Amino acid sequence: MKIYEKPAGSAKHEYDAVITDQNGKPATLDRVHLEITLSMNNMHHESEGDMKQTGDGQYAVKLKWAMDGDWKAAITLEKEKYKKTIRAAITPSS
Ligand SMILES: [Cu+2]
Repeated sequence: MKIYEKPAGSAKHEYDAVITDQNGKPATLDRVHLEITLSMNNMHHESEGDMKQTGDGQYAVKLKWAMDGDWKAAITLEKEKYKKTIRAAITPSS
């Protein structure tokens, strides 16, 4: 799983996830939900939304974004009765 981000306007960033199954093939899921968080000394920022499928194993969403920092991602994958949350690094793509 890889998550890329790039600015999308002044207060939003676009997140693009590439998701493969256990065989390395593009994953087709019923729901992909992305949550991003940034913890600072006196502030906690978070933003979340459902990702839309944009291609084979590719999912994207634009989220409200507050400021530069060490954001962490948690992505929840759902298919049929299965649900799994994975923590992932965020890679700048531009
Ligand atoms: Cu802050």
